[in-house]
Amino acid sequence: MGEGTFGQVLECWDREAKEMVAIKIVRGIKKYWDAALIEIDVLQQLAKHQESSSLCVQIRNWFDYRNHICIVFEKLGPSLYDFLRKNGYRPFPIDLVREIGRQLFESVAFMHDLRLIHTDLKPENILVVSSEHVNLSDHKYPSQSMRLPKSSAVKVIDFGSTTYDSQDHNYIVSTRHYRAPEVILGLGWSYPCDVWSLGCILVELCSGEALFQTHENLEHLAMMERVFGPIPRHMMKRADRHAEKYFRRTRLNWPEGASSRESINAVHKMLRLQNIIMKYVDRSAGDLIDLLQGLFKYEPAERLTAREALRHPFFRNNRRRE
Ligand code: 8FY
Repeated sequence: MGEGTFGQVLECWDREAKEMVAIKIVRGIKKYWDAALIEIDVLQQLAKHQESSSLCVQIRNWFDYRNHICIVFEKLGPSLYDFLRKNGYRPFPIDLVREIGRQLFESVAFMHDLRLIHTDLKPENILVVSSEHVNLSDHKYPSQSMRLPKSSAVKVIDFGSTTYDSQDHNYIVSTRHYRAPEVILGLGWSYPCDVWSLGCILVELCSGEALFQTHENLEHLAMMERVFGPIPRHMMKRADRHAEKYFRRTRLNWPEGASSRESINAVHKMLRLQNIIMKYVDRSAGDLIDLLQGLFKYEPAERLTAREALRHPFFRNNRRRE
């Protein structure tokens, strides 16, 4: 079914339960072995607290086979990234974004209640529950029809980087595009870093493409300033010694510190958040922009919590319309 740095995932037939399952076979290296045991612990913790209709992938079993940890999961459908890619990175309809978004905030709020931080939320780690799909023709792109999941039900996977909340989280987490500013600046991170990732995912589902397409910290921060406005001075001042090179006193060292003309252009081309959303969304753009402004607060303490996001008008209005 797929491969990752951890090992691979195979589609298998469970002869006792008489159903297809997904088995993650973890590489036989200590680092991955240890991570797998943590993942099993997290998965069992999650399973204890939620019913079968949960929003996090369910563990069925696990075993050690010739020094490889094998974790048996319920079988799910393709990832949101698979859908985006196969559709040529075209936007999802806003009602689907809303339905998926609501479930993502539900599952993250649930994890945060258990004091767990996922730390690697991204479209690859969100799988639709059923492989059934529909072909939809979009009035904006009449030439090609889009393939969309028939049901909006999704689940979060990959708890290999999940950690318990504590004070001293300072190492680098998240996949680049979804990484929060406090992680890049080395200010220490906690629950709000998951909320930032969800904000990036919502924008990506609306536009079809990753919001921050970058491989480099300074360029990433410069892109954030284009989209959201200047980074607060008090955060720059607290940046750790790895991050202080991105600043000249209390300003981002941009464009002086840029690595190339292309990088300056890529940053310059980025639109303000409102304009990105208005380019793709007509109905409920106002509600969505307001929600995103709460999710993308630079200061983690000011950022909406997952629970607060669920109470936002973007999710509360339009409730029974699918
Ligand atoms: C799955 C596909 C996949 C790329 C998983 C599962 C469990 C994971 C880390 C992914 C298509 N149905 C399906 N696919 N995985 N693609 C890389 C890895 N895996 C899964 C559970 N049920 C599934 N059903 C653990 N840990 C990364 C994981 C995916």
